[in-house]
Formats: sequence, structure tokens, C-alpha cells
Amino acid sequence: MLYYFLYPLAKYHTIFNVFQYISFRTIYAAITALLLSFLLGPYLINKLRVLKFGEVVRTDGPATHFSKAGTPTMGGAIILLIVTVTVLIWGNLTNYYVWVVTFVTVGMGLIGFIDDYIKVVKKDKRGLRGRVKFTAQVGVALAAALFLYFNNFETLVTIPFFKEVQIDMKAFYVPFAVLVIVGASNAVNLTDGLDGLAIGPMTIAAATYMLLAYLVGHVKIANYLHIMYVPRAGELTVFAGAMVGASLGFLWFNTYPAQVFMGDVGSLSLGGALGTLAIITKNEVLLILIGGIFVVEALSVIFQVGSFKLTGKRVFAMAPIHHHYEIKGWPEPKIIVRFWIISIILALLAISTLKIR
Ligand code: 57M
Repeated sequence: MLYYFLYPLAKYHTIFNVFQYISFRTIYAAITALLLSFLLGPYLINKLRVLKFGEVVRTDGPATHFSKAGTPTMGGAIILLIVTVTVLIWGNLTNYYVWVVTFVTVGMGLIGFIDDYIKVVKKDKRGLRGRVKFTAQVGVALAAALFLYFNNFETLVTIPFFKEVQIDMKAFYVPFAVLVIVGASNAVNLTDGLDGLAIGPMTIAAATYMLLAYLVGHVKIANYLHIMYVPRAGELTVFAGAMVGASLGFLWFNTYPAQVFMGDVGSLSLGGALGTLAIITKNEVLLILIGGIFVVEALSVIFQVGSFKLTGKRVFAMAPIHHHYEIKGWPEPKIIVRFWIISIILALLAISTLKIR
């Protein structure tokens, strides 16, 4: 919005020129989202408490979690609100990529909100039925993928570390994009089981895509680095910046011992946003590395369930894998911080693919 109203004033005073720069708007988007989190966080968390939106903790999990019962949940609604408001303030709203990623973020958030509402307010532990939830997620992702496809979005997929390997998926790009978006959304949801465990790696992943969006959207840098140039994708730097600010702001309250949980409204929407950023920045496959923690968490569930069905034996003491370490006796903060460290290493490795190819 500021871009729309203030940049035209550059003809009266050059100071207004700064509003055209993605770098300037990204930095201030991150700061705005962070400040909004600090200002609104305590008030909104209290509101969740007053509304009795408290977590119902399962009794078959690690015993250390029983004391977390009643922690306000659905705090993801705060993240969603702050990201959207920040993007409306600092984004160039004439850029349709901004709307695509906002659509997925809010759409997935709504699905998560309904799920949380049924669990927390209606006190139905099962929440939204699995099939309904999955179909709705696919619907949101499919709408975004079809929109991109019919707007001549590049269907060529590059493989990290292998410059020469490029696969043109043509129409198969649509189901592929749906898989990336829905997969990311659910993987983040599975990871969200310890204080700060999902939001830490989310901040790191969003920061990585912030950098990538800037690079792929800048014709000179993209040519210099020999990476795919994606016209107009640079504007997503601002969106990712808002995500970084809002995620860091949420971490302030969600860090151990958490004052609030994000709920499905947070995990599904942030995961969906991450998947969409991966698609539009044309770094789809690299998401496996950037979101490595989310991938490992999801794989641990797949292996656990698969192994139990096939052999009757468990691979882990409990899946997702963070529960395995809890049962092995690792203190919760140790698991969380170690997963953050791994996330940072993975992000650095991902950035190194700009040169190692
Ligand atoms: C949601 N939700 C947390 C909170 C958060 C197929 C199966 C592996 C699915 C999986 C599952 O249901 N995962 C999705 C995980 C829950 O957190 C809430 O949910 C929101 C995210 N959707 O924002 O509102 C609990 O996690 C803890 N938590 C924190 N800090 C946070 O910041 O401590 C969350 C956020 C909270 C709190 O205790 O109540 C969850 O774990 O339920 N299921 C599981 O993860 C279960 N695993 C399992 O059944 N494993 C089996 C098989 C099926 C693979 C096995 O290994 O044999 C475990 N979950 C729990 N207890 N809680 C089992 C035991």
C-alpha cells in the first residue's frame, strides 16, 4: 500500500524513491511484523486465555507434556493477521505472486482454524475429519497451482547441485506444485510438537527464501549466478520478510516454556506459505534441504507407520522423531535448540547450491 501511495511522490521529493526498493520494504516489513508481534502478542494471548482457547494435551504422549494442558493455542491466528497486515502495508499489491502466496497462507490458515475450533472450542478431540481436511488443503493448493500454470508459469524444474539437469514437467507441474504445498503444510504441522520446534526452523527457512526470492527476481544477479530468473518474484522478498518478522515475534512467546501454541491455524498456513514460496522462486526441490527438519519429521512418521503395518515393529520409540528423543530422556530445550542448529546448517548448505553446481 505504501508503495502505491508514497512511491509516486518521488517526483516531488527524492526521499520517496526508497519505497520502490524491495530491499528497503523487506527490512521494514520484517521490523513492522516483529514490532506488531511484541505490541499485540501479550494482548491477543490473553484474549485466547479469556476465550478459554486452551490446549487439550493427549494422555498417551510423553508425561512431560501433561503440565502444558491449558496453554493458550491458536496463536497462529496472530501470525496470520500480522503477516497479512504487514504485506498489505509494505507489499506491491499489483504483483499477483503476492496474492497467490497470501491466498494459500490464508486458505490453509482457515482450514487449520476450523480444525482447531472443533478441537478446542467444540471439545471434539478428532477435529476436522482427516479426509475433509486433506481435500480442502488440496483444493487451496490446486487453485494456486492452476492459476500459476494458466499464467504461463515456468514448468521447468532444476535439481540442486546439478546445473545441467532440468526437467520440464509441463502439465504435471500442477500436481507437483500441489504436492509441494500440501506436503510442506502437513510436515510443518507434524513438527509442531515442542515449544519453538516448528517456528525456529520456519524462521530460518523463510529467511532463506527471502534471500532466494531477491536473487531469482533480480535479472542481473540471476544472470551473474546462472540461476533461473523469475520476473516479478522479487516482490516475494517482502512477503518472506514479513514471515521472518512475524515468526521471530511468535518465537518470543512460544519459546520454552511456551506461553502460547500456534495451533493448526499457524502450522498449516506457515507450511503452505513456505511451499508456495518454494514454487514461485523456482527452488522447489531445494525445499527438501531448506525445510529438512520438516521433511525428517514427516519421514519419521511415514517409516514408523509403514514399519508397524508391515512388520509389527516400531522404528522409533515414538514418532514424530522429536518424541523419540524425549522418550530417550533428552530435555525438551536440548532437542529444540539442536533442531534449530541443524536447520541453520541446512539453510547454509542450500545457499551454497548457488555456487556448487
Ligand atoms: C499435531 N500436535 C501436537 C498445538 C500445536 C500420524 C501421527 C504421527 C500424527 C501426529 C499428530 O497428530 N500430529 C499433528 C501435533 C500438539 O500440539 C498442538 O497441535 C498444534 C499443531 N498442529 O500448535 O496446538 C501437542 O504438542 C505439544 N506442543 C508443545 N509446544 C508447542 O509449541 O509442547 C505443541 C506446540 C501439544 C503439546 O503437548 O498438546 C501433538 O503432538 O499432539 N501424532 C502424534 O504426534 C502422536 N504420535 C503418535 O501417535 N505416534 C505413533 C504413530 C501413529 C506414528 C507411534 O509413534 O507409534 C503423539 N502426539 C502426542 N502424544 N501428543 C503421540 C502421543
